[in-house]
Amino acid sequence: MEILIIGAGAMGGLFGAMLGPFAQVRLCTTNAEHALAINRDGLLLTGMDGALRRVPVTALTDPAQSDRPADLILVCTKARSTEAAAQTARQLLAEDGLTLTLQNGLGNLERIAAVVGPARAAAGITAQAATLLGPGRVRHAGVGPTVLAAAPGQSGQSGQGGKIAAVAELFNRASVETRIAEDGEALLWSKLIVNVGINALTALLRAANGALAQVPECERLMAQAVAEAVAVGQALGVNLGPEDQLDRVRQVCTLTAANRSSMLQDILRGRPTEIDVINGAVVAKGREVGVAAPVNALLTQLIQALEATASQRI
Ligand code: KPL
Repeated sequence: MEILIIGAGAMGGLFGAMLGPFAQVRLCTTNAEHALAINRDGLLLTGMDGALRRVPVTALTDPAQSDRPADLILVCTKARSTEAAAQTARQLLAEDGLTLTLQNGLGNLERIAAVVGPARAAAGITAQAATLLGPGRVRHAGVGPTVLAAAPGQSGQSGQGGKIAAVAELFNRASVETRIAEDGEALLWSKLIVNVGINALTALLRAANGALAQVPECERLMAQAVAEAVAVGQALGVNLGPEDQLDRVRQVCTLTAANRSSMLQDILRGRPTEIDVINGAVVAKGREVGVAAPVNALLTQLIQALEATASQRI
């Protein structure tokens, strides 16, 4: 299978390194130094066991450098780059190919589907964790399930189910434990709720994920943010199932206790965060259905203020 990964950060790099021995993998990145190191030395992956593996893959800094279409495009960029990634996917995706978003937040799937066509867009979430160590170097920081689903309304259409099954089969062969879910919208909301509970709070508190489940003062705030997101999701008719959502978020905190959330990493690097598509999206969707989300609104404003004062930190 010809795979193109757009966004070669920690997650794109991890998927590139894991899939590399099982498919033809190319990574598309705007980071020239990273691309140079990958093309020279391959991706250097430090596995969960500490062993170092070199995986020969190719990196492109410009989609125009591509000489062949991709059967599968994985979008692993930040949400602010989704539009650009979708345009690249439109250029480089095979006619019968599939674009799979593994991004955080709401709205990515819709934006990709609008550009490549709904029949060629699918949803994914992953609990794998990775850290970018430097140009061409990635560390596998945590193992967890990956779940794929057809875009809403597409499961029985255009052979999308068969393509998703083939992708899941390849991922499993490459030791990326993967299953398929029926409801793409519910899948994306399940991940959104985790990010709503964890990302902004860890970024504000400068704490690893585990602190939120261990410290009652933190857990109370997490519970309020999660409860609002659940209320908004339910008002929109998202089928969140019988599982207690706060318990699920607590479990993720425990399983990824030592992790720095992606939003904390963005704040520490002085980069813009994905707050608008996470807690900000809960507020915006809540407004559409008349459900107030004041805790998420406050978290959104606090993160926006943190971003805006990055150069004034004491
Ligand atoms: O997706 C994540 C993120 O950091 O963006 C979690 C699941 C919270 C892991 O850190």
